[in-house]
Amino acid sequence: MKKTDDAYLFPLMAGVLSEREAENPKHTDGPSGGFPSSLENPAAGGARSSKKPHYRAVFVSDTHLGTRAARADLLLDFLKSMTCDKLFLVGDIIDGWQLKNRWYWDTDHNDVIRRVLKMAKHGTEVIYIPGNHDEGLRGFEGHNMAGVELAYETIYESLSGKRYWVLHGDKFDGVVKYAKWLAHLGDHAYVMLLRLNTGVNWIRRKMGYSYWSLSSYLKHKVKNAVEYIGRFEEAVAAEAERMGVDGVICGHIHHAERRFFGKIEYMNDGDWVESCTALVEKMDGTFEIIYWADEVRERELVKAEKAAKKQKAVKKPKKPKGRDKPGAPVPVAAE
Ligand SMILES: [Mn+2]
Repeated sequence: MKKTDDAYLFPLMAGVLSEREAENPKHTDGPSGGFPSSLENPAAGGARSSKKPHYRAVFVSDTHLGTRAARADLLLDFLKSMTCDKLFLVGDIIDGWQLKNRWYWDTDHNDVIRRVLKMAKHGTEVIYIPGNHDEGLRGFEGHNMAGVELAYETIYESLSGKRYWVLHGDKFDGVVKYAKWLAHLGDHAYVMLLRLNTGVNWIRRKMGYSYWSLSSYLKHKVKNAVEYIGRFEEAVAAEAERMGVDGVICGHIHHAERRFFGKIEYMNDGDWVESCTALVEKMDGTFEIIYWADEVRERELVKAEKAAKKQKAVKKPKKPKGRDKPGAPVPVAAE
């Protein structure tokens, strides 16, 4: 096992501890913590009492827990809204770089970790692929922490039998920067560049410097973000093709997307700092990007409309009732 900052483990440990606390009924959000009892066996899902959607797989990345920018409230809401066979945490889940600066951790951040651990406990296979912001967890590949399996990268097989390479994506930062040169440099330099960003930041962390994001630097350097995103997507898809897989699922650039590059299906699950998106594979094998902020907005609108309708419906029958009945006290209108 590689040596790592113990501090990285703090949020996970905090989650484990509060998960134990949650055994106490007053902390749970339902008889079985909000989980249908049939969750362990999704095949018997017909008996599921809740209307929650059940997915074959859910991919979430770039939540940046530990920073004020993380939309932990929306993420928690999303995690509670569904159940799934497999949950992939595709990197930058806990922002370890923030530990050195201003660490931010509130109950929502804690509840997200607790929720994930609860899902793992109730039969969801949880796979955590660290990114560049939680790279302190890199080196623990193959280990299992409180039911969460740590992996460097993995291959996911969809219902249709397609093989998808699942990775965070930061190792392409160098490739994106030197895209034009790469044609002349050959394979060896290419592999070196893949490792460059990770290496540079490993040294920076050891020396106590803050994280230097090559990707955000490039977003400013490259003419526009669209061009940067396009280059990243192309580089990842090209590598996927070289690997002989059918597609790739990643995060890192905070830009949710589903598109084809030739035969390679490129999918990015986005982020939970701005766009609040997740990638899901439904039980019928189709993939979809969920825009959770939009869903919540819609839900609130419907709720408000229903409440308004209810108010109208309650008001109407009351008035004639009092007047029609002789001798009944005339209702006094409240002011
Ligand atoms: Mn990243």
